[in-house]
Amino acid sequence: EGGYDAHAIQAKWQALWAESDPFRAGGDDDTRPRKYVLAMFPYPSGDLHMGHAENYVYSDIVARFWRHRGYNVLNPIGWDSFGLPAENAAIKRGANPPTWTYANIAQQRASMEQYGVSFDWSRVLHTSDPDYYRWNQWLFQKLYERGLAYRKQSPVNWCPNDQTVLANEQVVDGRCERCGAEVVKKKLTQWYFRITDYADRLLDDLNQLEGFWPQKVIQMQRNWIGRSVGADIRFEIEGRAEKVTVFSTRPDTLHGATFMVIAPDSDLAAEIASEAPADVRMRFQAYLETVQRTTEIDRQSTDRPKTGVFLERYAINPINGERLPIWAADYVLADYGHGAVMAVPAHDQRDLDFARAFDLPVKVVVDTTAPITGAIPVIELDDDGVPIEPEASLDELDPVRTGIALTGEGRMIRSGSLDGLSKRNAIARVIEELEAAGTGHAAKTYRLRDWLISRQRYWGTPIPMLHTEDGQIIPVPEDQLPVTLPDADGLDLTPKGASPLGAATEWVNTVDPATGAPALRDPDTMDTFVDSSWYFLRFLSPGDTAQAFSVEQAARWAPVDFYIGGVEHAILHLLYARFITKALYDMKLVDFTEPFSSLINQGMVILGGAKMSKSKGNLVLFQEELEQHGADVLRVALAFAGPVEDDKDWDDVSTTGAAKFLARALRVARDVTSETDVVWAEGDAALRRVTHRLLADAPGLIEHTKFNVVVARLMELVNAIRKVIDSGAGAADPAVREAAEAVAMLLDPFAPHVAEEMWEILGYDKFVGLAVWRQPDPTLLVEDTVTAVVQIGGKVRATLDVPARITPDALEKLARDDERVQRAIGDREIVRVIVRAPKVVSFIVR
Ligand code: ANZ
Repeated sequence: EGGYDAHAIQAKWQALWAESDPFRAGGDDDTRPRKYVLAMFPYPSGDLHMGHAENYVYSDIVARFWRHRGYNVLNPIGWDSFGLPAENAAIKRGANPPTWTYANIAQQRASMEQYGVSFDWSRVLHTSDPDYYRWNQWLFQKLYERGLAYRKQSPVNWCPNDQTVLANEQVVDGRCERCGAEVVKKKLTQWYFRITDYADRLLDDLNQLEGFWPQKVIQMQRNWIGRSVGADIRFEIEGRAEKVTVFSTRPDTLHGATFMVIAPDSDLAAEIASEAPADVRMRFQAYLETVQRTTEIDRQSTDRPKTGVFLERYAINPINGERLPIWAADYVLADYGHGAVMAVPAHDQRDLDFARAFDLPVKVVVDTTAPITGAIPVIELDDDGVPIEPEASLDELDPVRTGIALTGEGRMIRSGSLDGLSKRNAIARVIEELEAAGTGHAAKTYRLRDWLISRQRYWGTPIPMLHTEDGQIIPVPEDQLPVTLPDADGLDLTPKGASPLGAATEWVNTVDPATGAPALRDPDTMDTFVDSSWYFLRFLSPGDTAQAFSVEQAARWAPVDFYIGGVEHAILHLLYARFITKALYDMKLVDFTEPFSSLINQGMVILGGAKMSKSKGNLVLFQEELEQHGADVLRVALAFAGPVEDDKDWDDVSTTGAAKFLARALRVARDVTSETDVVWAEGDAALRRVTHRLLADAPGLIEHTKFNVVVARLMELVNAIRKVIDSGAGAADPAVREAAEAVAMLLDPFAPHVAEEMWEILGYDKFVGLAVWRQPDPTLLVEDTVTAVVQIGGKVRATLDVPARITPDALEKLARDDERVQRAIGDREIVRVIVRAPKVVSFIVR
């Protein structure tokens, strides 16, 4: 394609790389500074597609770039090879999961090798290898020792299709993120990681990542953790010894509470209903059944009519002793805050909707028409200068009539000691009063839930715990790890709601190592997000049989300097990896608290405007494209297709353009006739300036991931070389050799095979992939200047020496600031300015 034999060149250089392994990271004695570059590792659930091709060319550009800057670069790859996709596919095809998985890995690896990615293949890992997942088991036990892994019974997300539980993060809009089935709640005893202990740190440390991670990802994580600040307030319940705690972000409105609402599916509701008269109990029971069929999304939706049941019991407002009727209603969620709220219908929209639906009292306690402390009332004027009517009076804003809750700021009224205070001061004051009375305190609540890690599936890391006959749960001793998976042959892997491992009788029946008494293995496997939460550390000492990762190597290489992958991992993987990093920090195993110093989300490769997917049958397969175009063409075409973060439509990606460009670059190298020791300074000055400007700009552009701009500039440079070859001093001009060498070096991150070929043609016998880029000559970077004239009223009054590439705005400013110009204008008025950068500025005056 395009006049050069891509496949021959590619095969030649790949063989040479395979022979001498030039991209292996330097060892401990390597004195160069280090960079750790990482692309998110793939699932081996099928063939790689163009989205992978995009991901790996970007990470490879960065890895190769840092080598050219003189760094010792680590750029490893592995496979996230446990998990449902592989298992489901294996079930469908009747193959066993490991056979299927490792065949796919081999196929994917072959594509990556053909793509010329400069991975350090000596560090490859597969999370489904026992010598990897053994350390998942170690991690689990470390967390268990610290109280960060625990078992509890609670309502969990259950995917009826995959027949397994899901973490909260794996439920998207009420559906299984993998198969799309509607998720239901089921009460089960499961293993959890206590990520909520780290909620504040996970939130606060996001500030360190500002500017280094995509803003969107930072915001998604903030929302996911969802910290709310307010107070816990304890209410007495008539006829019940224990008080009920509610969480409120608006404790200032406590005097406005007129009823209490509890989640119908909470233990408290069940208890109170069980003590209610028979008719109430029946109504509650019927209501609960409908609620259990309602999704969380629907329950939180604001435009659904409010429903609920009065439980015929009362709570006592701790601040004023008022009796508040207790209702069960589904807009209150069982697992947020304490599953109960004080309802303040005047100032909360959901509570108001409910109060209006059931005719409950509404008490306004914030005068939102009153100016708040320190604010000076401003009389606003409309477009005609007529004062806008002052705000409506409080009567006109009556929430019962308008249906609109008063959620704005104002001054407290009907609130005893709080009267007259602003929201902020009232919150502080009421918390003081509650604390003094022992009925409340300042509190925070999070949306984040503990991470449910048990899965009822085969293809994952066995949970390394034993259940003894007397009901104890004990860790498998460390010297008996790994607990390896039993052979899948003979096991029925079809999802049945319980782990298939439970049916592996020989495997599951074992003994308590302390007593020799019979014990059962835990039959569940770990969420595969455990595997990927620390894999970046395993790359630092792969094959280590004594530890999960080397603490010394982690101190040397980690955290990851540049991490790149799809935005679909904005929450799950990145949140878990951040959590595990912090836990390892607390164990003093790493000396940093954030795993990924900078993060890039590449856009998606789409096709004909639509997302590619296997089910739509519109996947563009990486291997097929590789065979058709060769690696360098794909690499350049993708890098040139647009900004890294943008989606790229494969229909619009020009492989033809890329092929032509690479052929031109090669031809330029072949045309060079000067020797390697030529004196560059004697070359064509204009061409030298283009070369050196690119040598100067390329590093900054690549650091800012402006890969497409660098490719465009390389195309310009190749064209400029061609022009000099075809005219002037021709191919013998030293500037032509200098420029061709610069092209080979700067092209390497994008098209490494063509770059190596050029370098060899130009007479060098070492890999260009290891060449340190040349420094630009500063004298060649001085911008060309031109003379601009400044006219005032049509007469030339001044001339200015300005850069040839000056912007019109900058030129106008220079002219206005010039003393001669100011003198010539005097006290005349400038009515118009005409700027023709870089030559003319003309002031029309009167
Ligand atoms: C009284 C109040 C008055 C409230 C007011 C708000 C406004 P965020 O910001 O999302 O954290 N709430 C507490 N627990 C709840 C639960 N389990 N299910 C549904 N709602 C719950 O929301 C906190 C507010 O949501 C809390 O503050 C509580 O209502 C409600 F003018 O308390 B508020």
